[in-house]
Amino acid sequence: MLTFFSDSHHAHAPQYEFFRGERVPCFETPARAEYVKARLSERGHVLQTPDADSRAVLAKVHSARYLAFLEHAWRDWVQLEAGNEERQPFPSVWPVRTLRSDVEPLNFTARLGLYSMDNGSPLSAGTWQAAKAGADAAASAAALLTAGERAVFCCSRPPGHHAGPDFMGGYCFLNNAAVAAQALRDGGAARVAVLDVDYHHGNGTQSIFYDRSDVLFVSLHGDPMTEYPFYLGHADETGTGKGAGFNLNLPLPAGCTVVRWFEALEAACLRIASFKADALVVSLGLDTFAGDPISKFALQPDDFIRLGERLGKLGLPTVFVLEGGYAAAELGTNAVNVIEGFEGL
Ligand code: SP5
Ligand code: ZN
Repeated sequence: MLTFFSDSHHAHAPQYEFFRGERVPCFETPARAEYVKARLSERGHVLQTPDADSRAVLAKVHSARYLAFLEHAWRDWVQLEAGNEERQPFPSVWPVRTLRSDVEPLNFTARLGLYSMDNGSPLSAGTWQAAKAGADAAASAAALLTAGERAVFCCSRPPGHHAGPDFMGGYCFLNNAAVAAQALRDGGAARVAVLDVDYHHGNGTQSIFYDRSDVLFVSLHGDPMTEYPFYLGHADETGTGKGAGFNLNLPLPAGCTVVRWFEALEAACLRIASFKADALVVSLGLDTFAGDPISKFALQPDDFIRLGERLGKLGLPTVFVLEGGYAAAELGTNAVNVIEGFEGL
């Protein structure tokens, strides 16, 4: 399968994140994309550098003030105080209920909190550059589909599906799946389905398209009652306004069986088929793998072949976008299993 890959992903390399109040090494590392790249090459898949500029599409899925903040966040952080190049910024205050989010404060940490859903999405010097390259890959993939290509895989990081209209979160900064879906719409696809199979609910993608009937969002994920992102992803979230009926969440209990996961996948695929989509975007999180260090589903490497086969049977032009998956050394095999299952190899 044709794949977009950019070395720019290395520019996003924060050193640590918070877990239970302690600094721990980041789970979302540059090695992840390198393992996938290596396995793709080994299996003869073609890697190309993204050639589309996603800027215009980004402006349709994220707010202008969020994009402006993110693009200059590192510069602003470094200007704040000598030595900040060696430090990572984290938010410490958020505009929760009753507080105002319409006014952007001048204070850097206050702005960081305004544009963050958690303190788990560390920024580094090249975060914008890496995230923008991922969005460019999504736009490039959509352009190829518009030109008649059957399927394209975006091997990019950081991931995107937790990033909402105007916030980052869950290691995500720019919503690559939303960029792909919007770019497919702009290229003439009347209906686009987004299927999110990451362990974590794709709250950002859901929110971006929640009031729209032209983009169906379907997600299977760990039940937000116990699993991140906690505050979205329930079954009763079905869309609003024109988007009513065009959002389907299939939460599953942490620790559920592979059999149950594939039953939910079947329900997801049936909904996508009834929607009569012209194109499909798959938010391909591989943190459903049994060996994932932060997730609690039990898929085995062969199960990813079966996932790819089922997606291939939908018969739709498809963009795959890499999301989560933190068992880095196994990520290449699991990703390539999905795309080769899809291709029937
Ligand atoms: C794209 C994606 O998969 N983002 C996931 C963000 C999850 N953030 C919360 C991480 C919590 C880590 N919990 C570690 C539990 C280890 N036992
Ligand atoms: Zn995830």
